[in-house]
Amino acid sequence: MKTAITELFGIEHPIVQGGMHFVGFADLAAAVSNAGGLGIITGLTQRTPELLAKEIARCRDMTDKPFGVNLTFLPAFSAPPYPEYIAAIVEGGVKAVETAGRSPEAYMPALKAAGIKVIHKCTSVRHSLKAERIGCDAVSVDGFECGGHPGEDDIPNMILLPRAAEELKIPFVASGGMADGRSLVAALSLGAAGMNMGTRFIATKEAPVHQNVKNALVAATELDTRLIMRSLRNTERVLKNANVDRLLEIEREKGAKLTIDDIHDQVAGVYPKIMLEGQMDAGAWSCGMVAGLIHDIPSCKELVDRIMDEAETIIRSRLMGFLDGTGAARKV
Ligand code: FMN
Repeated sequence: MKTAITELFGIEHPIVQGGMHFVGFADLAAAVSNAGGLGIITGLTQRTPELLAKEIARCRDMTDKPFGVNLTFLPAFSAPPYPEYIAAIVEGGVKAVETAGRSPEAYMPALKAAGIKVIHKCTSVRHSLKAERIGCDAVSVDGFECGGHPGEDDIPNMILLPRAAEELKIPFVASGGMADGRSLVAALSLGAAGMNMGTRFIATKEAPVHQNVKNALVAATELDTRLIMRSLRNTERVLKNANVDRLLEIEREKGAKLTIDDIHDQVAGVYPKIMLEGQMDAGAWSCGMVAGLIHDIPSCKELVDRIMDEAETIIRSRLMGFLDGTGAARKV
């Protein structure tokens, strides 16, 4: 399948693996890229630019296919040394960067000078248009269903994607709630040129996280995510657990007076405990509603091949069947 996204990134299938804190290590990025998608190393999971340079080198040892790095721009008070992280990306010869969080505008000249393709993750049409204006090559349009930070507009992909298609000139991938061939065909129908998956890629053989995390995703249903930090305007969709219940209780008690310090124990430094040690109640961790569509733990190649096969069958058989009349007999 060729789309604007496969051509932009030089990949075989229009499937991107979104940056994920303490999940997006070289092992997962290389596995996704070897499967024909675009694997992405999560830049800030590496504590220093030097460690990111090593992680990029490790990924290059595992794949000769294109892969990218995610740079999440955090609020200014906790800014990591972004220019040094970008230097590590440029020197590592990486040609794709997924930016997220605040606008990457200040860093666009450095990224573009190095010939890097930039895909910015946005949860609204207005932010997508800004990304286009500042020279991003593509957008990852992240609907309300998504794991992580869905923004504050609460627009699901059924509306957000066609709205993005109405306004954008640059290509975009659909992000949030994507799991299988049905998701890919739906995303293409709604105007996207591919899809980005986060949560689905955690439940794969190569994702370097504790088995408890993968099992939790298989066990979870679409009803099991919660939105936290709404009153801080830093909304995050997470998988419910005992500590998330406690966090929501604190949010209810404090109301509009809530500060990040009140929920420090539930959110600060919990990712290594969950992802690496498998302490599933240690705190809040991002997870999409798509958990309800995750029923197994395949390899990345099995997953990507299955998605592409399923997408082709849906297009050639199911959809064409409706046009040529043979689809009328289908019950589903
Ligand atoms: N997005 C980022 O830009 N930076 C991150 O550090 C980041 N960490 C994430 C950690 C986890 C565990 C998950 C599930 C998502 C994270 N995301 C992050 C968001 C994903 O890149 C992606 O946009 C999102 O998962 C898409 O929704 P889905 O989970 O429904 O596929």
